[in-house]
Amino acid sequence: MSYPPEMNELIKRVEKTRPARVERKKRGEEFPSIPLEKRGEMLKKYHPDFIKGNKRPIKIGPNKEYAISNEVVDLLEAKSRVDPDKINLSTAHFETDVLIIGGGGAGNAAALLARQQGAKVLIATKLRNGDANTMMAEGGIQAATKLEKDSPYFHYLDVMGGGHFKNDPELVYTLVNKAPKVMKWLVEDLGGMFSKFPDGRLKSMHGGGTSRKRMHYAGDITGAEIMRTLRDEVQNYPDDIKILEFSPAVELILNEHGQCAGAVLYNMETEEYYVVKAKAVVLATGGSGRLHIQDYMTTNHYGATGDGLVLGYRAGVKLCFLHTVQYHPTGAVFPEQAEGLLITEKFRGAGANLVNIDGEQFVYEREPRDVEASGIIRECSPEVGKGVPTPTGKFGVWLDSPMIDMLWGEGTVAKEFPGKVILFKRYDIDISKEPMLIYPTLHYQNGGLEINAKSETSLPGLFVAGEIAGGIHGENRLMGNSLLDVTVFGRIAGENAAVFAKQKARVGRLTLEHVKRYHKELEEAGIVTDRVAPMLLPDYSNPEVRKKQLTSSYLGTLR
Ligand code: MEZ
Repeated sequence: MSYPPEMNELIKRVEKTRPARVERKKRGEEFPSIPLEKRGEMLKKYHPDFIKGNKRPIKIGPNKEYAISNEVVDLLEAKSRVDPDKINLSTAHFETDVLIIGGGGAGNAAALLARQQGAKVLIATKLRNGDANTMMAEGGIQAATKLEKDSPYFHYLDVMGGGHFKNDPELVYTLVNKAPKVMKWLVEDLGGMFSKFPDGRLKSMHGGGTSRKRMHYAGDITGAEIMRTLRDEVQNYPDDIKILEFSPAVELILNEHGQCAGAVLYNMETEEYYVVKAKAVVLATGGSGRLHIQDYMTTNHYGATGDGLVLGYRAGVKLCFLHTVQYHPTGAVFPEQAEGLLITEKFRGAGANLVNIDGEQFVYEREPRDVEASGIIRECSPEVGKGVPTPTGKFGVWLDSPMIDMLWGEGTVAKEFPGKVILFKRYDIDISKEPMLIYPTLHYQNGGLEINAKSETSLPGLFVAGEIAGGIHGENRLMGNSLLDVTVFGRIAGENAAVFAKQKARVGRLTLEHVKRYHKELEEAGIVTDRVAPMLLPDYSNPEVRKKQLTSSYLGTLR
């Protein structure tokens, strides 16, 4: 399949304006950025977070009255998958020093650092180790490694600006200051294969909202390379780090001293429940794109169903920043088999314009993500009416990737974007010659469970890292700070969990009393429901759910 004739006709309009746009770029002339004082207005009018009726206040738990997406509230106002009276906590199926729930970047980084502290570690993961949003990330990881032009100071200001200055300053301080060391760990100590200049220096470029070129990358498969690096290292220590796959956690277990002391796991193959007893727990379950908030398609991996939010909240940990959700500006919207899949921001970092049905640029291509996504939604709105229709009745705008070869030389697209070249080649589309049709796609859970800079939560013995944590990115994350955050806070969580296991964990009777209390709260709030949570997997057997993402019928296109 290539573009159908009617879309090829429209592409001619893009081709017509392309040479002039490339010339402008070469002269260093950029499309004007949306003035700061106008951004709020734009977000309020077009960003999905501001659509009325799509949020409601939670009726129970530590954040009672906090209004967040209906899809997340549905999860929080649901019963446990287990009857707490029927789980036998007196015999543990597994015992470990540190239990890590989640097999993504944060979980694997945590495992390595916990082991370094002498802890025995068990990673329990819902799918296979590495099936995570880390694996799906493409464009890069930010770190101020080039100190002649950059410093953690500028990185700090960018992160705060992107997050509307609402971020937790301590968390941002930790993120940006640990970043250069984390890059060195990934590249020099663990052998991560990043894109480099012939003299060995790391390549870097701009992302949306960055004031310096500090985005390091491995082609357009940076997340996959970071995940490979961490997972390979974990596999070097089979005696110290055990891995249980297809075993998601369905509840945290506390002990009589009020410490987190393990979890109930569900074996997806045998459908049995396992009790794991641990001296400390790291929750690193990732994001929630598969909730398809507001019916949006998503870039997220199949298991991203917000499980950790449910587990932590039931155990009394507060939520923060969940009132904002990140829609990545550029998700594939054609062909339909690729719907929702991430088209990395690195294309825009390399100079590709976003253009409408008439081939006109309508937004500066490196705005912070919420502003950029709003610009695209506005262009496709009935009010402006400049979106490009797809054969399935959706709308998108063009991401003009052929500009990149014209700007940087023939072969640049093939070299810098091998993942996307291969994906589109399957549909007979050559993205070095033809643009891609894109629309915003649900990408990132900006908020999550409250932590401090040690990755500690209000529940002693429970540490949280990665996308499930809130506060680092405020109300909007900038590109490349997620791969950084999973590594920085994964390491911190693993290290501190191991120290807790050694120094603070107390022996005591295990309990699921908090789950019983939660059920009682549900009842007292008059919530009568059959819903159970965590969801574990999206139910694409339900046609209502399936229509939210066509890729769900074409699992072969998912990594
Ligand atoms: O940080 C991200 O979300 C990221 C690297 C995405 C991308 O556009 O490639």
